[in-house]
Amino acid sequence: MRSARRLAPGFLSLLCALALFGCTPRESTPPEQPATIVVGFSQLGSESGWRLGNTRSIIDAAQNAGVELMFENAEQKQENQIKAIRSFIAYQVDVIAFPPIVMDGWDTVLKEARDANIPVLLTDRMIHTEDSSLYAGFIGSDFKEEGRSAGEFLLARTAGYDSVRIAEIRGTVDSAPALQRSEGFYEVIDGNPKFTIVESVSGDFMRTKGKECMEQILADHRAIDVVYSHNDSMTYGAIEAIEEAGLRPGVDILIITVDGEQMAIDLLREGKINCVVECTPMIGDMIMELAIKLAAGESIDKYTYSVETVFTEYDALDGLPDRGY
Ligand code: GZL
Repeated sequence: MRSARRLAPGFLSLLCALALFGCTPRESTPPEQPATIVVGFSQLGSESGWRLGNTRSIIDAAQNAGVELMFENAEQKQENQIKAIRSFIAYQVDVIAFPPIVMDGWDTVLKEARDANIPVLLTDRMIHTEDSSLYAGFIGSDFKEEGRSAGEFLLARTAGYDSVRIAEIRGTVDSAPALQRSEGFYEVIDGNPKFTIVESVSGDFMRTKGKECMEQILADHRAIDVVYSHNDSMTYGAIEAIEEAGLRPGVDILIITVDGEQMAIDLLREGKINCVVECTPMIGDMIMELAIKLAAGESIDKYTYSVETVFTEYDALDGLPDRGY
């Protein structure tokens, strides 16, 4: 599926360097056989059960679609994602796809991809840029809507409360899900005098840091009514800290979490979580469908959003299918 690409001068020198030191662009496919599409994917890390499910979904989808996947794990570092994208450019993949770990700092490397005529598909997380031509499309969740769903559950669940003291455990600083899950949540509760955010700290979407955050929150504040945690992994850590403090999660302190991992649904059934806002990681098939279109030179929708739901303590949870992550 490779058409001759116009390589910017900078790329020619980079390719020469690569040829001298090893990595050389892929061979063109003989015309008599259909070319295999090559997708370069830079996964941001392995920080949560959600991320592991997302990785499985992408790898399985590539295999099922007959797509050759160049998969790199950036281990939570933006510089590693940028390095991976540059190696995909040098290899002249057909499509680059990746979840940007943070929203800023992508224009330079995405301009290099555009100069190499390689379409970029943003997955899971969005970026800040003045130039939307730097990416062909986005596929993922509406994080602001997830935040609104969390706020709307809180409104209903605390209707009988005179005052509600909230602790927020946010995701990775400057990441789209952290910024937008806060934005949507605050949109719902702002202006209502009974709600007070007594603490808002980042647990970086990790279980260990979620527990540390909760320990500090309990040490600093006499009483907390609700924890709004931006992902299930941090919620598991927060629940550990709450129970170690002799309190009952879901009863003494209401718990609202995002992702929808199987373990979170199990804790919802046990009454230790009150609301699970779904954020599906299972977007691998859609990613491959869009990548194949891009490789064929077709245009795609600029934004494709997952359809998601909310699970609460009021729902009948017995018949739910396994979450798969
Ligand atoms: C959301 C995704 C977030 C999850 C976390 O789409 O980017 O990153 O909510 C994961 O579990 O770490």
